Amino acid sequence: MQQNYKNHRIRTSLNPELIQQNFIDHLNLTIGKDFKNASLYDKFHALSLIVKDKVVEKWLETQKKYYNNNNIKRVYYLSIEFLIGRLLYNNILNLKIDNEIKKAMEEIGLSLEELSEIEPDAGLGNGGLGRLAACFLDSIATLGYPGYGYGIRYDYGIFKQVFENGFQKELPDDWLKNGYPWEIERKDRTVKVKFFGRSESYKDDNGNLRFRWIDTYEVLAVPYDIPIVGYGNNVVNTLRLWSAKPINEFDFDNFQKGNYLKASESKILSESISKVLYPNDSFYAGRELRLKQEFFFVSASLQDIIRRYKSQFGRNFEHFPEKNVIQLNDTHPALAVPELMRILLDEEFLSWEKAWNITKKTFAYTNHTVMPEALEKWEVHLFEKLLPRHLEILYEINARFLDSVSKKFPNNIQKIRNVSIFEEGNTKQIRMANLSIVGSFSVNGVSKLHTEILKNKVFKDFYDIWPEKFNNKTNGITQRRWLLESNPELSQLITETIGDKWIIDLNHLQNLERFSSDSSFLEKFYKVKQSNKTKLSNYIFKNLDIKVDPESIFDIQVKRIHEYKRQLLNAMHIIHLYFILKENPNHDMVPRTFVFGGKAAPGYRMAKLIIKLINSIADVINNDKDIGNKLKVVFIPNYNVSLAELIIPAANVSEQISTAGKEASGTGNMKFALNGALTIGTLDGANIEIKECVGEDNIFIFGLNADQVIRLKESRLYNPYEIYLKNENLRKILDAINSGYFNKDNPHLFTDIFHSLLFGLNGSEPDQYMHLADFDSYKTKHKEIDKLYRNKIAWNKKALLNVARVGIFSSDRTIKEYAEDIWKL
Ligand code: B0W
Repeated sequence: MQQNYKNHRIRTSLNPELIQQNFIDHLNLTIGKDFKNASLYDKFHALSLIVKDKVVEKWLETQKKYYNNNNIKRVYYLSIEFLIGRLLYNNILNLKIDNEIKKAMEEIGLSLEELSEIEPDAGLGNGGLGRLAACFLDSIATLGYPGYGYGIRYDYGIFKQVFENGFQKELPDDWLKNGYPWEIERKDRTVKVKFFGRSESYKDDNGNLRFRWIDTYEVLAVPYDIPIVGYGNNVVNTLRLWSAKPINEFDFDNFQKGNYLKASESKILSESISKVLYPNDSFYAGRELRLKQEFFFVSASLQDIIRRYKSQFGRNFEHFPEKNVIQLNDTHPALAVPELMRILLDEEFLSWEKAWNITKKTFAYTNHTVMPEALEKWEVHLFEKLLPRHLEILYEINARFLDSVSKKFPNNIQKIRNVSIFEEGNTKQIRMANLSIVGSFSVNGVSKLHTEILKNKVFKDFYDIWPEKFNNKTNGITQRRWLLESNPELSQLITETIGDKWIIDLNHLQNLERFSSDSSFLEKFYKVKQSNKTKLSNYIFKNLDIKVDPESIFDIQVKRIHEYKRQLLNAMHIIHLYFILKENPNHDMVPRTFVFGGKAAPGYRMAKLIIKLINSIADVINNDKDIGNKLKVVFIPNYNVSLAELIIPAANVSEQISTAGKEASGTGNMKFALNGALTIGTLDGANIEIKECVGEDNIFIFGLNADQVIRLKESRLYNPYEIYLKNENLRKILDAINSGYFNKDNPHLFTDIFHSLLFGLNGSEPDQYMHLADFDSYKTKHKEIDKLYRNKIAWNKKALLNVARVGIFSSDRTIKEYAEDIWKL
């Protein structure tokens, strides 16, 4: 045993010579390469294994502590997406071993930066919802809470985006192809997940009516664990991702009979479950495979949670909700409600009342969007085929619930209809949001405005029934990734100036306010921004062959492409500036570089057309000799977590311009402000709270607010065509889009954009997202930006005040609120 510990000490030593020795050992003995023949990926792999050695030791310690403490309560975060990005440098920073590793690598001629950048970006998510889950895991570990993430180990994450002639093309993201150093396969924790079959009733030995789910088709769920390293606190939590495998790799019966293809059919069927992430951000497609994915990871996770509970506390489930809380990240894991019921009823033989009492005390639900097209509703037919027993349970849950509602609100048929888990109609459907609310003790929105909209509109009927269930938890971001890791120069300047407490308590940034009139500090602050802009410029030149000037204003919109996020409004403004410059090349303006990044769902036609439009505009403007360097437009392909870390620190202006009432929170808005960009934005989502914190002089707010949007729509007085006729600027912009000005080869390409703005497309109202209503006020704010940027001191002072005042948007704050108000850890 002694020997073991000695080896541990050697393998986890921070002595540079031992780090180098361990590096060579891993490269030679684990990966099987000598230094000379090793690829950069091999070297990254070897270094990751060194870091993993240090992580695993703390991991075992942490899990042992949790297991040996009968007083703790565990939190489980169930999410169909975790957008964790790269881990090597993140883990090194959280272990606080960056200096030692850097030095050891440098001495053998390797750059930590270069090694880090070869790591595949784990893109197991679409956008904000998945990234939020990753930030939360970082904060849960850093705050030392016993937390677990549960999700799916997709073979293919979010697709790789490339542009072909300005059109988005999707390529598969084969992120596991070279092996992934951070995961540990836990074959011994494999569970079976059932599908299909039927429900059968029987009498047990005591004469009670019981049910069982039989004649099922089973799939194996194999867990892969990824360590989640807390910052500087020796805590390592677990993200457990499930991979689907067939029960029998190969069907020998069929093979013997000569049915070669059929012999591997079950393998194909099973493995397809965890094959690929659905790439539809905020859009519900209603596919059977997606329903399988949802049940697959929920069932496997619940079995695992219950196994862990039983091994520590035995079979008495009454204490289950005191020891466990399960947070549902949107409705994607909502099947956990009927699945926990099924396990408690059919496998643990609890009574309905006891099972339901435990279930509703265990779950808490977070809603992330009010966009109607994102609401999950499963067709009863499809559901019944796949999960017959769960459908029975849902009917029973619903009957009892509606019964209680009709007692509280007699003769209110409309309310009953609205809150029912089932939606009647031509095709009967299951409303997953209603199920989530009925099955949870807490329902939260992700910003103040969003929560108010949930309470007063979207879930009003539920709020009348259970006002106490509803609460707000404004989103946050982890400063470890979004400042410490992504912006090393600003981090260093901050730490030199006010110390490093901000890394675990972001409110310490307030101490920077004292320097907001210190011109020598502001100069350093400005230089950091310039350096980050230069880095981004170099990337753009190297990868896209476009020269952008770091002296120009970097005006950036990066996020998923959605009509409600209004990349189109940004594009319209760019066209406007372009026409001003065309008319008068000497027009006095600070040079601007507009940067875009973001993927469109592969089936979202309008979003893809907007990408093509922006690329076409970029082509025309960047190659127009009249314009010179005053205007540049760059669409950086394949926006992901790693690119966000490069792009966000380089921004002067952050575009957060969704139609008010549509963006539940946004988290990019927080990342930009933390890195010293000024926001131009609507009164939507968390922008409102950012404005309250930084002060209205330090943000550019424009456009209609959420109430005004609704009132204008309800009045039916909104007539974009009339605005178009009256407003010469808008007329020129939209006519240019419509006439092929930006696409001479195919002049009709963008007419659908024109039509959707002025007349509506396929029965939708004209300009659903109010681009024309907000255009003038948007344009005016951009003029103010131009004016302010000329005053270097004034600009940098405001930018610094943004950094100093956004400490509240740390996910540490968000997680503390969840832990205190909801999880009661
Ligand atoms: C993402 C994916 C899917 C799906 O694949 O079906 C459905 C809905 C979403 C989604 N994403 N819903 N809301 C979001 C974003 O969540 C973040 C984190 O709370 C918010 O900041 C964004 O405002 C919201 O759009």
